[in-house]
Amino acid sequence: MTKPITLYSHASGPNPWKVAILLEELGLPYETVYLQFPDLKKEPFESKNPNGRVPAIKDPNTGVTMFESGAILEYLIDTYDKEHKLSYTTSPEKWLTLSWLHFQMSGQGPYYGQKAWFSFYHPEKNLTSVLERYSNEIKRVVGVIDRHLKKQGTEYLVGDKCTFADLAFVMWHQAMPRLVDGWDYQTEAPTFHAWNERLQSRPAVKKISEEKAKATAAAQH
Ligand SMILES: N[C@@H](CCC(=O)N[C@@H](CS)C(=O)NCC(=O)O)C(=O)O
Repeated sequence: MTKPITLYSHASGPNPWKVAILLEELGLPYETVYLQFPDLKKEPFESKNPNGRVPAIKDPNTGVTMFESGAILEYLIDTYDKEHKLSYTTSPEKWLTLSWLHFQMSGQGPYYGQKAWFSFYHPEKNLTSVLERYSNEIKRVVGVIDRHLKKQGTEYLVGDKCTFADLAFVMWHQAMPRLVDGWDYQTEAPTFHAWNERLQSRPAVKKISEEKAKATAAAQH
């Protein structure tokens, strides 16, 4: 029997929740350990992730402790998606799924994250050109997905099957209305919008989104 995987997480921020979605989708048992940001940059957590950020996981079934959300998704798929519910074995589909995951990790995560930083946390305000730069990058990423889906005529990034790469995008897209305030992406990127809605309405995504909202509310008290 599979023993529960430990997910090191935080109430806010999308990256640990991205891993929770996949654990849920794969029906794996897991327990969540919530950490405060100051605890991430010291022991014992720093030995689990030298970069001092969440997520990290510890899997008692294999002895693996590892970090970086994209790498964790690849590990979970490789180890537990034996029926290929959310992945492909065929070429080029298997490799294209990785292309989209790496695009999420390098093209979505850091840019959306910087927009959130400069909009809500950076001490110097009114950095118009910086805010414009990151807003435009978000719009560009959405445009890339919109055009790709339109051109392919498929429901998901790689063919007509939802994969772990599609799921990797959903958490940051929940934050999009706050990040690019007033942008009518439903009208400007309708194919992206339909794809995003398709993903957001999956039972596992809804369940984790509700848990995240509860954890965020609890952390604010
Ligand atoms: N590239 C990393 C990013 C991880 C990351 O930025 N995590 C945030 C939470 S979503 C964090 O731990 N922030 C705490 C900090 O920066 O000190 C991944 O995808 O795992």
